[in-house]
Amino acid sequence: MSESVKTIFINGKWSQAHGGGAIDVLAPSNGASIGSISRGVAQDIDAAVAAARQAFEGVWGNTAAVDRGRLLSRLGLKIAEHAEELAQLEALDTGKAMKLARSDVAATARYFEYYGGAADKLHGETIPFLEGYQVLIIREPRGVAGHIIPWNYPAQMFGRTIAAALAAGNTTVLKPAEEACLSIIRLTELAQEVGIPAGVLNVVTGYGEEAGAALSSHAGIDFLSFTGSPEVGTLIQKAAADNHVPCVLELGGKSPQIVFDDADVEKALPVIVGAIIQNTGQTCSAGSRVLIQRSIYEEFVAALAKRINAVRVGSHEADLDCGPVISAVQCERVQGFLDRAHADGITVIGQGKLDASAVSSGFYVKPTLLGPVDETHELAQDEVFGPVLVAIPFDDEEDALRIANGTDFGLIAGIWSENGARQMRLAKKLRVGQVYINGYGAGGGIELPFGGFKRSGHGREKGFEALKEYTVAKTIVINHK
Ligand code: TXE
Repeated sequence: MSESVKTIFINGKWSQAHGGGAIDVLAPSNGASIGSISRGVAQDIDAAVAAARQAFEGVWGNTAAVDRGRLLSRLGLKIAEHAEELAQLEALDTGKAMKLARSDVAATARYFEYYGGAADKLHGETIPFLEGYQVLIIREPRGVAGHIIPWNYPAQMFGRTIAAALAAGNTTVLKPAEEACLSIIRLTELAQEVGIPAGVLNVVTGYGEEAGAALSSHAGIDFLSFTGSPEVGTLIQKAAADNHVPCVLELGGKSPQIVFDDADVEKALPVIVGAIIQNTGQTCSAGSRVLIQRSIYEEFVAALAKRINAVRVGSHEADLDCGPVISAVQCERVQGFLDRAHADGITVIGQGKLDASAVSSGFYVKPTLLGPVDETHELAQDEVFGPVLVAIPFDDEEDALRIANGTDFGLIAGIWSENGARQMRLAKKLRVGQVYINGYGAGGGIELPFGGFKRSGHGREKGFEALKEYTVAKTIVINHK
């Protein structure tokens, strides 16, 4: 491990952590060390926030929206030029298959393209008021935005959160996840190359309890965007509340796919499997519960098992369907759920047992379909964050809705039915931020507002909604009598 590694980027310069600490980075595919990152601490966060403040009050605040947009669009093009290199880095660091890493990097470039184009289209409003008055509502950036993001989609999260914040005119301090952030370091270099001014984007690598906690409790930030676990989300919101800092929290889910007896089964099956094995189930919007109408339960589950059993697991280089999970800790966490399910007598319908000879090292779990699972069991309630799908039978529409809404989460949902009236009835009653009808889009759709209800968090990322989050309305009242 290199003690002098320089992965902290403040005010346009790379530096090592205050105190010189470093964190070893492991490849999930084989557990080997692939480098190290600086272990940033509170002093680094202080310096990053100060740089972001200066840039907000200076260079970025004085940059016209059209020019901010041009810089972001340029970064999008630059990312596309470096797509293969970035995808390889992302796959190595996270263990995800190359094809997924490639689509993640394409999405990252697209975020900068989308928000680059949107920067000068954030229009204000006028409001009819008293005679002799003109009222203008303008949208102003919040100021210095803090961003704390996880390891499951590092590059995409960088695009999602940084592009939107910068387009809206904020400056940023980013604390990526300690488990995987090599692509973010490279993306930051590219941002520097295209001319994003010093202080506008600052990155402090390090542990959550150190650099992350210092950022979320910092009195110098104006806004906080967090994606991660509900437990840490609670800590973050409390810390931000002490300084009256508003935040967007995106905290994962237990998203249902609801299959009615009139569903197009052949269309549904591959999508349902894809939505749980994508990124080895480590996706906040993974479709981790499949609710199946009792009249087709046995038949549907058998067809699902066939497909789950065909899923191929292997290293990122093998580029199969499912890679390893991110770390030994995550591996044990997933395995713990499966062991407890076994102890509770829940039937494994597809795969489930790790074939030790297939993978000699690395953090692997097999995709697993279990059922029928009682809707109150932890497997049907808690986010496993692994390729574990639970099958739950239901009787009718009302029953399906009750089960679908019956967790503490509310992120996204899928409805599989050919009945248009039912689709709409359910779509309106599901307490989730996104509903897919006869399809499912875990993580997709840069243009589509995304976020949760309940323990899945609040606020919206993606699309134009994110630009609203990263701005505040200011009312200007002109008396022209
Ligand atoms: O998340 P953490 P972890 C869920 C998923 C997973 C579980 C644990 O169920 O199994 O969370 O993953 C930073 N103050 N999701 O432990 O800890 C941390 O450094 C400030 C769902 O990795 O929440 C990282 O940058 N920051 C999810 C980020 O928070 C802190 C994605 C997320 O880490 C901190 C990831 C603290 N005290 C996990 N502690 C999703 N919604 O997609 C940690 N961090």
